Amino acid sequence: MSLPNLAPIPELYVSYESAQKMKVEAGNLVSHDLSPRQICDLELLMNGGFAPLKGFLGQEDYDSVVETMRLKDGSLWPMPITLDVGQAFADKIEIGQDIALRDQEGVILATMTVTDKWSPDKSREAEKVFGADDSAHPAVNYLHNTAGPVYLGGPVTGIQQPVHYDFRASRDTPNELRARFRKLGWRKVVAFQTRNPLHRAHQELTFRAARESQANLLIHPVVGMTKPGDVDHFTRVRCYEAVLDKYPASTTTMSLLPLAMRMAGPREAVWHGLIRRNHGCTHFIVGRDHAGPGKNSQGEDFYGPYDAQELFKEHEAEMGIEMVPFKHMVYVQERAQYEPADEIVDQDKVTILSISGTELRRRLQEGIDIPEWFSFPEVVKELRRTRPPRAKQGFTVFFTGFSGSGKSTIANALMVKLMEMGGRPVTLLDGDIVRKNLSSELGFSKEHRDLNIRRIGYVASEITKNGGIALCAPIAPYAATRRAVREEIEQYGAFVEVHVATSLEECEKRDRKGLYKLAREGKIKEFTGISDPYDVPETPELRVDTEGQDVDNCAHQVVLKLEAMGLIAG
Ligand code: PPS
Repeated sequence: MSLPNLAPIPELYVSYESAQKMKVEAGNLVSHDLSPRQICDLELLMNGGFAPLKGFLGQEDYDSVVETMRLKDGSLWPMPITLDVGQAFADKIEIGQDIALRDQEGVILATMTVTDKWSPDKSREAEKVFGADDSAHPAVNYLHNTAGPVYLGGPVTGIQQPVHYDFRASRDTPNELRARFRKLGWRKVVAFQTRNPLHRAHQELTFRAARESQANLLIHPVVGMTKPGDVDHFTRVRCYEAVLDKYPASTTTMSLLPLAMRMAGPREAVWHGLIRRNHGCTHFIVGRDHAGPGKNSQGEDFYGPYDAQELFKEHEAEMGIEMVPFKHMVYVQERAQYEPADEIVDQDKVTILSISGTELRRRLQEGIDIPEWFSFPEVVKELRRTRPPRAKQGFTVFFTGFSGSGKSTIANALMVKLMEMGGRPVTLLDGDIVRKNLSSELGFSKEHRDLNIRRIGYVASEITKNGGIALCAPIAPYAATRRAVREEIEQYGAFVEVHVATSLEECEKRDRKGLYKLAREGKIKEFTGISDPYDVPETPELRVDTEGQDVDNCAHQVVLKLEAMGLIAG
């Protein structure tokens, strides 16, 4: 393996003087407001983290990357880095036109000359890049439900880096890291990619990887976007800082990577390797199921556990970075140390201890002891600070069902029961209340209903994040929107979907507000169940049937469910 070329890597930024000028001129251009993921992509495009890319992919490069993992000039590049936009915006753009790319506050970060504009075949992209057109894959879900329908491609001219206020001293561009390695005289550097807190096993395996490859170690965690539900990067960085002290002095450093992960397993491993090569590393640790997205909709793994290592190995020679395969480390109680599982010859004579990720989450959620052999006390303390036991966290109960099904009545009864118990503030976001206070301008088209539910989801996620209980009771007829809300909320606490399964016939028979009659007469259009669809929830946390049961009983079922989930103390 050749030693790293630590010469500066080309960036896409213009000089400071040109940037000042361009900022003013770009104010007149049509501008695109970048999504959080696009901001991450743009940062790594501009600072050379995605070299050799010079901008968002054009159509030929995109097709080639999707089909062959290579740009049209043959360079290895496994991930389509595309600028997705809405149809209305795309319709305004001519080929050859310059557009301004702005962050979410409106600051112009770059301009792009649009050379390509096309509507991608997203199912093909999903199949080829992520291995299946299955929305259980977070990137496929993003592709179909978040990304716009049109891609724009073209070279980017960088004006300024996205602004970060957090952990500034620990963020480095590829050139800053290269310069640091030069200065430290580090000729071999092994990078460890992570989106999780580090525990003792990680510390042990990274230390061994560095020792075996006679390299220094770079802990290179992703702080852009990771898998929905991951521990937030603020907590993780505090944990990493604690773990850094455990390595022998001056062998190890940490830098934060503003990458938006796709969880694409094998392709992602190759992509991660190229990114680390660009950051001046010579070696890269690839684990079992590297960047795996979890289970597909059939409950099976998307990728084989060693697919990522195999794909990396296949391309290693041309990548300019060597793979260090991750060893599965386990704790051997008798010897009070971590050892690679495949090197333990006396397996039947020793006690092997391990705690899975699921078990760790359970222990955190339920406030159960986490032993010192598993993690460092400083790390456990940080995790407990951010993840109090479930019974102290915020959560959302999301009732869905036809108009008149009894959602509001049950939600009201539940609210008073929860208030009687005390402990956390409770907010009721009832369909009618929301339509009066948050969504008064909206009607009942699909677009408006989606907007209404997303607003409710946003407010509920804020309540949940801040430790309160949100009770939502809209019709919420679309499964995809309910899922989006679930994802938003589950970043912060539990989402309990309750399907109030009163049949349409019963709702119509009750017709409390006289609306069904009007809907049947065609006097109210787009009425759920009559002239508008309702996607019945397939796997809600709870389904309550109001027929033949009183309200109190229904609300009590929800209370029991919340108890069973550990959300309220029994
Ligand atoms: S949605 O689809 O979730 O945005 O609907 P939501 O905000 O819950 O509002 C539903 C209440 O509005 C009344 N209403 C209608 N419902 C369904 N379809 C149509 N076209 C419609 N027009 C008015 C109705 O009273 C619903 O109240 P609830 O509390 O559900 O009975």
